[in-house]
Amino acid sequence: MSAQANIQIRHDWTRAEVLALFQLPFADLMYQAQTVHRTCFDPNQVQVSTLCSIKTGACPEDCAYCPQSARYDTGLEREKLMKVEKVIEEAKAAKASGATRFCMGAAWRSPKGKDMPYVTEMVKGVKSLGLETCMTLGMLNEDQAKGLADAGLDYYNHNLDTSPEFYGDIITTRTYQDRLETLANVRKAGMKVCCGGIVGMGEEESDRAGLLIQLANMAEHPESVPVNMLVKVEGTPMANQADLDPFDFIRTIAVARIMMPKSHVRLSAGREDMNEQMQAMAFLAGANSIFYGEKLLTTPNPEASKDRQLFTRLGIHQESYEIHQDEKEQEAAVYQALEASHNDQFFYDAAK
Ligand code: SAM
Ligand code: DTB
Ligand code: SF4
Repeated sequence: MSAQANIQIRHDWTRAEVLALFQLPFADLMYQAQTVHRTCFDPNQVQVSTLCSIKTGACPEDCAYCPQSARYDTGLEREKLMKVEKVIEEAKAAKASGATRFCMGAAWRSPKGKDMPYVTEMVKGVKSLGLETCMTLGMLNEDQAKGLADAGLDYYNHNLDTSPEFYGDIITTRTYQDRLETLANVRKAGMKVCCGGIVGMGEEESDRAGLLIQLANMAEHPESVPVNMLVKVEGTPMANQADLDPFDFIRTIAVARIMMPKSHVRLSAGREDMNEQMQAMAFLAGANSIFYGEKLLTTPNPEASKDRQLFTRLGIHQESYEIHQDEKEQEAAVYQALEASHNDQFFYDAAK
């Protein structure tokens, strides 16, 4: 296969190819990921999103990693749906501290009919502040997805979490197929998709490959791909999970970058347990988005001032809302770079 074919926006990744990427020598994998990253993005620019838990705890689902499941005693206090005014206050504060996207999360299996008017008001209010909007509310049917899209919601986050094979070890109350259907409803309604997963849950490398294959072989790549490192929360079945080798985490970011060249890959949950060097390595591997602000949904995240310092030390600037590179321009740039390179040794050949 030619080098040119290897860097196309592909939707036909095979397991053998992806495993071969994971098994590359680290330096070769990083080089390949950086080559793709620099072709599609400014490598010194990172998008920042702030999370807000609009409805906390008492979730009926059994996701083994999650502090918000009602099935585990994690000491979390359940909270009712936040008032629209309070959400808008939080969004203003996020904007003032530099975020460009505001992600609202609810510990629901799926929103109920009575919730929809409130969440659509939240979307409208946050959007009117000049922020991009994202929500993660669990499963959506077609009508709910359309309602959110009509309210102006830009992104919907719904993660596949892991490979289809490992999924049943983590969640039993909703199926992989349920998740794929929600994602299809989100696309059909015309919203951008934010979809990724969690690593460090005791999965094998082949599961990390399996997750990325699911994402990259979608008819359209998710615009945003959060790669979460498990936050081990006392009381959940995953509390004592063994640490993931940090290089395996970085490899996952790098392979995601290669497989989904134009997507924003987000260095997501787990940064509290990463030192600055590891985070810098994630950016080198192609991560170009983070969650910004002291709290994720219910667990801590690095202080915003620390992130700002890290950005300054690394010469990273924040992506502004308007300056997403036009998609067509990006694709042209990918092909142009390939024409110029013609260097097969930059890219592995899975057939070898
Ligand atoms: N309830 C909705 C749902 O699950 O679709 C939305 C909120 S849920 C908390 C959003 C995502 O957060 C999950 O799909 C999972 O990927 C991530 N997440 C939750 N707990 C986590 C943890 N302890 N460590 C890392 N990621 C976590
Ligand atoms: C995503 O992939 N990660 C975020 C967001 N989407 C909603 C959530 C991380 C949650 C970590 C555990 C917590 O703070 O409750
Ligand atoms: Fe509920 Fe979402 Fe947590 Fe699963 S991940 S228990 S659905 S809040």
